Amino acid sequence: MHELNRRHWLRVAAVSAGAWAMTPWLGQVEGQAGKGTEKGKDQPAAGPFTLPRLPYAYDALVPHIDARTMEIHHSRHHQAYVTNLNTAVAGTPLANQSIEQICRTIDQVPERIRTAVRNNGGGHYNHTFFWEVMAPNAGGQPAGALLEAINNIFTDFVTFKNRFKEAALGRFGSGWAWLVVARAEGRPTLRITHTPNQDNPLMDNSGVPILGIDVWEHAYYLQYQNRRGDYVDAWFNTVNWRAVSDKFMAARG
Ligand code: MN3
Repeated sequence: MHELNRRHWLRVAAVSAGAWAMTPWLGQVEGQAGKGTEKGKDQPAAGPFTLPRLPYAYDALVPHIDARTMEIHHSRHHQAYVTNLNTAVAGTPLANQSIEQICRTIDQVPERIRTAVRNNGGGHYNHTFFWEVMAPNAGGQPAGALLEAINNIFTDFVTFKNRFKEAALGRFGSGWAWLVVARAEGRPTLRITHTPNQDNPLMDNSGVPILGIDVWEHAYYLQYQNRRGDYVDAWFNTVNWRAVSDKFMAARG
């Protein structure tokens, strides 16, 4: 029971800004995204993979996603996946492959590094994707061929949203919910899926993702605590349907 109390306290402490400010490594992260920074002991390992620049400001998705969450999520969580991926692939042929290629052939990665590559390579692919499908002043609904496909397959947009939310809520623990372009008898179709941890639909060949939501607690805990459903509802207001449409058109072929 003491352990429970302690864990509760840690969780409460973690959501206060003061606790973050006290962490000794705060401030070492920013500016380290690219290669070629001066190499010190605590610098991330140089490697083929780099943290992409967020295409909008950390506070650009307020009030749907708070700035502190975005900053920690991008500059620490995503950076850590990149750093650990670079460490895992160092000196291997994987260092010359794209992150998509690595995800698609994850079962062929040498066993010695497979778990590290799966978790951190998935983390890098998934978060890069995640930043792309969100934007400020976004939300609403898609148009054109994507809306037509959604209406065809899910009846209408509201039904699609409900089913996507169900997938996001149905993912027990940490993971992702996805909308993917899959093939049924050779023809493109849309499917909703979810994956555990940092897995993604490229890894199990279930389709090409065109929309995805991170449902790890680190994606929403500061603002929404345990209320994942509220986070999903709010997150729909950040969806960059233009970017999703582009991914749809590319994946549909
Ligand atoms: Mn995340």
